[in-house]
Amino acid sequence: MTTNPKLEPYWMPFTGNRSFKADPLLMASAKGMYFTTTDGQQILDGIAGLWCCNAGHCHPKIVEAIQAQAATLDYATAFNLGHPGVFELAGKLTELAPGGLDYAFFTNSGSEAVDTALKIALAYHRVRGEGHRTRLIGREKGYHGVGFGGISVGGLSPNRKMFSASLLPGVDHLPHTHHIEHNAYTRGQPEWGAHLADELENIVMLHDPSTVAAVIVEPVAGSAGVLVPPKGYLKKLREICDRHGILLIFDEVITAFGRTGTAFGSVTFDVQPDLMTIAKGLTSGAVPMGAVLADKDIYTAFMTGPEHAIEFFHGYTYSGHPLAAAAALASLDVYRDEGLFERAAEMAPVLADAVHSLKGAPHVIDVRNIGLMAAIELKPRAGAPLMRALDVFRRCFADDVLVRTTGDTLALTPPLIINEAQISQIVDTIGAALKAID
Ligand code: PXG
Repeated sequence: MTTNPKLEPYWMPFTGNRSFKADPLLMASAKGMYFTTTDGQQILDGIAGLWCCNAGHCHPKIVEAIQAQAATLDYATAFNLGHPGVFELAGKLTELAPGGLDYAFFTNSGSEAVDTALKIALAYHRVRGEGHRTRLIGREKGYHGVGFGGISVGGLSPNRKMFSASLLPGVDHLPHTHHIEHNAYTRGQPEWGAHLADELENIVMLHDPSTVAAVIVEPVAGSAGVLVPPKGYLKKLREICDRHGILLIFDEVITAFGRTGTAFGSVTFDVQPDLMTIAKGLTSGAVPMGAVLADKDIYTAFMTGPEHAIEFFHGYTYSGHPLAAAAALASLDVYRDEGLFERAAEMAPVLADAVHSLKGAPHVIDVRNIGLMAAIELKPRAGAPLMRALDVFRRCFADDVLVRTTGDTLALTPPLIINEAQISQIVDTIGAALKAID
């Protein structure tokens, strides 16, 4: 295998470095629903970059805000200093957020938001004199980024196995909700599976409720391949957490900002978390930024002791960076002014009809969807897992459509500006690819 020496020094994340460098795919520019490659090929973006460019690429209002901010205030430390944009952003975000999520702590990624939320949960119990609550509960197949906290509560074994001896202690996992033998080809939320939440009660009782700090789940598991929560499942988790004084963290890095057809997954599913992690669509992917939205009671619990003292020993050099704050403020304006969350809800049935038309296509064993996210699960090729989905990915790319693969599942998470013709193009291209491969 030959490698291009110019590509060699870059150690690429979550990528087969050698095969990529032998046959690279490089994007040169992007606009709206499309990328253009360095070879001049126009690619329809079926995955909003990586579940993040919700307003479409290079939206002029977001670009303008970033350019203006870069020329005005490049940086101000977030420690004992600030700048107006980040306060304005915290105000707008907490206004948009449901219930009592009245405080925003800024990070630079979803992974940092997750680790921050876990630390807030542990510290919250400690400041209230319940420092014995140290256990964290995640879920099998969960993805919560790549920090040590995130991979510990996460439930994707490839992300954990190389570091298995160094994961956080005291973590347990709920069973996953991926059961196509019961729920195959469900549109929206499956009827079957709410009882899987009851396992939380068993886990909590095993360890004793007084040892458990928090439960963290994605309202819809994204990276695992769009696992939509069974009807009633999230409400049960909420009830069990309430009964035992356990915090419920929703990792909404993917589900926030219109992806499920409303501003947040917690709004769509009508379940209120105590802490919420967000990133990705927060800036429409244009500048790295994440955040933890925290319930007022949690923030208030920290506000004790001498007023000059730091209440929470945590933060990042770039927390609330001016460029990211400007991009986020502009993104929130675009979402509101262009009605993009409503648009996502309007286009959801169109996407649902399109993807479910693939039932019966070669290799397809399940189709799942909610809002503007969908998955098409393929039967793995005998002796060659992952290859079928990768073959579809390659064929779609050759035919000018970008899809995402996770295992042998294809994921679609387009920008919220997608139209009907583009949905048809994506699904027709996948359909043709499925017929062409073995
Ligand atoms: N939580 C969730 C729910 C995510 O989906 C993260 C945390 C971490 O965010 P950062 O910004 O640290 O990457 C994510 C990230 C995929 C894929 O193909 C998804 C993510 C990352 C990489 C690949 O599904 N989501």
